[in-house]
Amino acid sequence: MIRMLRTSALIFLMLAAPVRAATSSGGASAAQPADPAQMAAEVKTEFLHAWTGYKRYAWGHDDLAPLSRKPHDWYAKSLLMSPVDALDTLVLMGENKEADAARDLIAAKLDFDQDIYVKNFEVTIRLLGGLLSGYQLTGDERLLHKAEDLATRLLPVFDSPTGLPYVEVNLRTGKTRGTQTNPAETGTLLLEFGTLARVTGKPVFYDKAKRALVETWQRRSAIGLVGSGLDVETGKWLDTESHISGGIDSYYEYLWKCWRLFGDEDCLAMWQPSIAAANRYLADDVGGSLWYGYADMHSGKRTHAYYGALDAFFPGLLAVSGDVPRAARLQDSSFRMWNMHGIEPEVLDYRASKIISPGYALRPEIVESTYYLSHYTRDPKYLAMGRTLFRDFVRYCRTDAGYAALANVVTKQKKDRMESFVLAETFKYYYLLFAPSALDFDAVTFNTEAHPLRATWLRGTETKAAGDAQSR
Ligand code: DMJ
Repeated sequence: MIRMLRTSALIFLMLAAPVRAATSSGGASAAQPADPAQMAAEVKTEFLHAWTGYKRYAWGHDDLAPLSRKPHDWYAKSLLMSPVDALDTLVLMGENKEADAARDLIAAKLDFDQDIYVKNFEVTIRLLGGLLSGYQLTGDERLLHKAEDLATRLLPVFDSPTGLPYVEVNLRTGKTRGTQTNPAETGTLLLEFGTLARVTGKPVFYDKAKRALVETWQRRSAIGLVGSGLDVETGKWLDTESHISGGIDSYYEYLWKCWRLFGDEDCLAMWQPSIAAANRYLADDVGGSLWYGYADMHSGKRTHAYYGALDAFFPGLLAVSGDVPRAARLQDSSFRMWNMHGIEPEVLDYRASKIISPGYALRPEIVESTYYLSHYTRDPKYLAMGRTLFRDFVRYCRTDAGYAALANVVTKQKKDRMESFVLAETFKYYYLLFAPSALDFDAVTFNTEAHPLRATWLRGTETKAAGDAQSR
């Protein structure tokens, strides 16, 4: 019996114990305090390494394939994903010559008059968001014109019977396709379209994207949750599993942030019951550790104890919306997940301590939350945490040409992908964590691709709510 107990205790310890120990609070170990200036310099050097690799091997294309050192494009024609995504990071790091070269490339080569079907969600968060923040940071009107041209070509997606956007649109013909969507795709458009509306004075952009968000929210269940799949034309749920992970994640983010950026009271009214339902049915306390898992949207019954790299944005959202204690607890769990193998997996079963999906796509979310928590708490623990994350990131993902995703976080086998969000988000959040004065956090709202948007249209008191929300 004692032997059996010993054996099961050992198995439990093997499962529960991270490969590299983190403190019980998920703290950034007993390490020396991180030197922010030194870390910011390291981050910048590594960002420039990745950017230089892109320039050398993939200039003018969407992405760099970092192992084969070849260009990679999403569609038949490049839409300059990496330069547009990287532009505001270059500006924030003070790399003005590089930023100017990126702007000139965009102005000369980015042409949206293409006979290609593009994904509305991805193009909105990466390109529309990047062009708008680039415009706001540099005043370069060429970027604004590109943004308006793009958004105008995207508008047909909203012409569905429900107002929910089709998944894809042909940039030249305006034909749409793709009826199976999810709340992230239907509800993560308003920051970008809304900013364009405010900057150009054309409310159509705001109204269409807001309707898509409202139509999504209105389909929540009686207990306030949304599912992970719905049909654009019928508005019916195709998948009733609820979570905060990919496919839903940034829907929550934009419910809060459209209040923060625009002071739109409808957004606040939609956010409040939504976050209450997520906290009630998705939050999962496991032996004192906080996680957010999966549940059925109608019954609230737990379906999976899954949490992963994408979910790790949630501490940041909790913090910016005012719940720092809960954010800190969840961030400790994210960091514990990271420390299991020195890099986080895409999906972990946190109850079984078992990896469900072993890849690492160079995702930014855990860094984003570290930055938000550092901003709100000023606790040096988050700088030390960020240093651990960054050094692991460099150690396992750096290649001669840039940075490579991992196919498997246990074996550290690399994959030939460096998504543009590495340049837009991962490096930017690392940099801002260690060099926070590079940007006035309270004056901006980051879109889900880490493009900082500023309410330049705010005048006087009529939108005081937005100003108040923004400084939260
Ligand atoms: C990015 O494109 C965005 O952050 C999106 O909201 C989620 N996925 C990636 C980063 O992981």
